[in-house]
Amino acid sequence: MIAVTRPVSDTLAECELTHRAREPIDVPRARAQHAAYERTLTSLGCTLVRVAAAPELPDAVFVEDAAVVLDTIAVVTRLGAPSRRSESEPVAAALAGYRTLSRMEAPATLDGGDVLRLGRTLFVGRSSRTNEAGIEQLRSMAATDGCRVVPVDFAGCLHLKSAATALHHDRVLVNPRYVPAAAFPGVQAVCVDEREPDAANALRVADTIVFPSEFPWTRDRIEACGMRVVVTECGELAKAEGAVTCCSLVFEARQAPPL
Ligand code: CIR
Repeated sequence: MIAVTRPVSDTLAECELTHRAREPIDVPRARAQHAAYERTLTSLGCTLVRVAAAPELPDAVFVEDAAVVLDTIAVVTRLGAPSRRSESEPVAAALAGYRTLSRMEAPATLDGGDVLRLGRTLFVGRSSRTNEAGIEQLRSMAATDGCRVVPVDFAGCLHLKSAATALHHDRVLVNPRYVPAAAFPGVQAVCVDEREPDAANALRVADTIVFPSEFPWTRDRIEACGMRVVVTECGELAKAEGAVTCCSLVFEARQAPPL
């Protein structure tokens, strides 16, 4: 497995914020938490591919939004926030050795954080970052990879994956205040603990769930399903409205077919 990551920028405190009030961010602490996150990914069998730092781009650490990696292609997104648009090309360059690239074009906008994969279905959040043109471009690109796209409405958080993430191909972790579990038909829903509204973002790596240490009540619920959980501190990146899925692109290594 490959995990693409990118360093925490010096300017992280100037990040985009939508649903959180701005508060001071301890960048050295954010870096230490990110380093521990990378070590967790390595311990789970991932080979890290680090994109070069971009100190002038506050949100560069959130590589998930710059691409959607499928089985044979990687969709290079056109990020919804204009301040983040230039993040995608260096991420695309890192992916080029593993997947055939497919680039979104204006007027499409889409953040990878809005794309939740369950089996061969990509649930895509309609959000302040992802528009209808983005959903349609993803639909035609994903079809070449054998995946269908299902748009999902949600409210109260930044990305669809702030509201729901995959614990398994047939099990989602969901905050029902942000998105109804019925949006994901035919799969088992595990609800976050009501005391932890930001706990719906979990990262599945092989059969292990990487999960923020800040949400012990919801962690108990995931473990009660018989799933293995490893925790990692996310407090500083959470102040930038990020969590565990946003800081990596994890996928099976495979060479792109020759042109
Ligand atoms: C933003 O607003 O774009 C960043 N501050 C946070 C992005 C987090 N990304 C994600 O959840 N996929």
